[in-house]
Amino acid sequence: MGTDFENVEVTTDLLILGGGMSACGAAVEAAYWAKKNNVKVTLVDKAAMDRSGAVAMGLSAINQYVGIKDGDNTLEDYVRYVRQDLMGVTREDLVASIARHVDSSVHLFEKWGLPIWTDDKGGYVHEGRWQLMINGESYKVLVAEAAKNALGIDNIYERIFITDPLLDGDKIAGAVGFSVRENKFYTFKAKAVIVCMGGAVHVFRPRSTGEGLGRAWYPPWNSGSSTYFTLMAGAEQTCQEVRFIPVRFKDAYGPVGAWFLLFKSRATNAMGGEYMVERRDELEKWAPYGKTKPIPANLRNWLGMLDVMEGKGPIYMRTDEAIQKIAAAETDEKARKKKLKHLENEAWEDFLDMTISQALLWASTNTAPEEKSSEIAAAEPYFIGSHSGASGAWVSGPEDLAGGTPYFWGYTNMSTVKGMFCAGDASGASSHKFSSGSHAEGRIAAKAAVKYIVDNNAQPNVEPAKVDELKEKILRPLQVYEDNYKKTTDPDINPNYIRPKMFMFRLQKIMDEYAAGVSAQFSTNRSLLDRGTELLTFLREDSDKLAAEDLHELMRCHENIQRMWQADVHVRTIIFREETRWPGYYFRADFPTIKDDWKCFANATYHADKDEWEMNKRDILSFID
Ligand code: SFD
Ligand code: AMP
Repeated sequence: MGTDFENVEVTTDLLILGGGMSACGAAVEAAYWAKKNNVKVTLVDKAAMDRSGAVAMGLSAINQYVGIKDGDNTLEDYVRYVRQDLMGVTREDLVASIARHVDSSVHLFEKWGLPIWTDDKGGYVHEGRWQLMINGESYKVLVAEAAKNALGIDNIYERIFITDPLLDGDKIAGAVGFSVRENKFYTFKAKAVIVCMGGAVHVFRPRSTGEGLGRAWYPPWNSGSSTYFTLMAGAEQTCQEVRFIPVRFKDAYGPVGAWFLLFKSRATNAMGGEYMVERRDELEKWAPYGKTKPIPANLRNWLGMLDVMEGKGPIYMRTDEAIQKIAAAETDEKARKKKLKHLENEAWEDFLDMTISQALLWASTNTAPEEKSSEIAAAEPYFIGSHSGASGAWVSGPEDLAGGTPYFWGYTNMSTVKGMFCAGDASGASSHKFSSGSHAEGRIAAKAAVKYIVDNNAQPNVEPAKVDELKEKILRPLQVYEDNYKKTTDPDINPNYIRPKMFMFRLQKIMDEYAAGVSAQFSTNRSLLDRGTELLTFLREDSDKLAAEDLHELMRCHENIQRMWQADVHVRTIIFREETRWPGYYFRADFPTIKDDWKCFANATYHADKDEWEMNKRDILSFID
């Protein structure tokens, strides 16, 4: 493989890290403001933008559409919905900031060619109150196309894996990374950076291990790069305890939203009982949340988990019942048959648009959804602040909503590090933005970042010695392998190094058993968490011994280092918050109730110079009744 790397240096004004939904939004908006202000914009993605990030396979719905101009809902309605779903812990200013711009992102998608389902009257077909049905197999391709056209291909670097930030004092100064195809080490120098590198998966042991390794709900290629990058830059983090556990069709992770909302399906246990009905009294313990509809996602999970813990599994999505019920509403037999066929098509398309493997699993297990129910189950935990989780960096709100409060420090979506902006999964406490809201948030961040550049138009200083130090550290796994692989007959077994896959298994085992993973029934306590922290410390020591045979494995090494840091901040924040606020995501057995004095944000900052953590409570400010 060789460890000689060519140095490539790119100097730009605005650097967008990532090429997913929020990065594509940032690209389109930045291109517009850049032209007006003579600003150079550069985008870097670890993969190919056409199919990178969570939307790679496509999606079957746009989950955030507020419909403000259509008169469907108000901004306040959306903020209340998110606040309730996150058990009271949300940045209302950020949620409102995204909600007031999201519809225009959706209209752009439609203009760019995304087929959104329409009804007989030409209106959008809603999956639920906020969700629109789409034919979304090519969703990412066309969103990426618009971004690429806006920026110009010369300003886009694909297949470059970003690792660490570059800083000039308290300001961001760029980023470093390496090509995953050729021996090239990249230094990007910039006046402002927008972090859009998604969330994290495979931090916890997945339900599918050897037999289906890599199969998870969240895309295996998002590895906590946003959290790692912003942590290393010294940015304050928020809601890093708020993981997301989606309930999904078991083993292939097909989505449930269309079934629950569009097809109005029930979920029942092995005895035929409906946990959402039979366990309604449990919701009293978590009041006032769960008192109004929709019941928060974590509480819906929790009621199902209680059934499973009592031995009442499996839990079934009653697809057969739901389809037959809708078809039965047709008056004559011909219409009923036609409707049935139509519903069957919709059911399969829901999976083929975004989780193809679920359709394959149905086919390979002879499952006809109109005839047979399918198992659903709570997945392993993921970090996806744009969905029903909330993890990410603590960012400034917009001036008109947050000005004069501690939520505003100059530029919308700027983190606590000057010039470093975050969007999508990278920015925290603004859940339920999904694909469309992430795109809108990217646009918001880009406009603010260009303004920041206009106001702070000097190129920050980058110390060459720092770049050399990072280069040595980042490429070290190649050297470790080179120096040692001949010392044993099997390159997998060697006392001098650890390969990234084994390192990942070790991390996942720690998180699964100590930090409330699947095998611990999503439950933990202080003693378990302390032991987990101790084991993570040993893991961190061994990360110096990671070995990479080639560039692909080098990327795997860094993905797993990022996962380890994501795990670390998660465990520390769970320890800090001494209550259970999101049962169904995780349960603190030593603090089993929700507490008023924890109705606040739990924030964490890593001080790299001292190798120390700082934990803070931050107030929740409410802007809406
Ligand atoms: O319903 C580096 N989401 C859904 N949203 C919807 O609107 N509708 C749906 O139908 C959705 N469904 C869904 C969803 C997510 C997933 C995983 C599934 C199903 C299976 C949520 C959205 O997808 C999500 O909110 C957005 O995609 C978030 O956008 P963003 O930009 O925060 O993340 P990204 O799109 O994953 O992009 C990340 C980018 O970063 C790159 N990257 N680049 C350089 N260096 C590194 N080290 C990097 N690490 C990552 C990636 O390549 C990518 O370009 S439903 O089932 O829930
Ligand atoms: P999912 O397919 O589970 O990601 O859901 C898609 C959208 O529907 C998201 O906005 C979810 O929060 C929402 N959703 C899913 N199931 C339900 C439910 N039972 N009640 C209310 N909202 C739901």
